Amino acid sequence: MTKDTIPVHPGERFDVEFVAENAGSWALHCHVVHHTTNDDVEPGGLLMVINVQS
Ligand SMILES: [Cu+2]
Repeated sequence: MTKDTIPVHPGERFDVEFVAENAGSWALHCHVVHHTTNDDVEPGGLLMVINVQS
């Protein structure tokens, strides 16, 4: 299955595998804006950056 977004509901979890073949900084984040803050202070919450070097 190839996807660029995965809906994750409360109580669910997913394991994600990927091949990092494109150099750059790639953000993994929630699409609910409030969830990418720590009590409305950015950055925070569900936000992760993967740095891929060539
Ligand atoms: Cu969220």
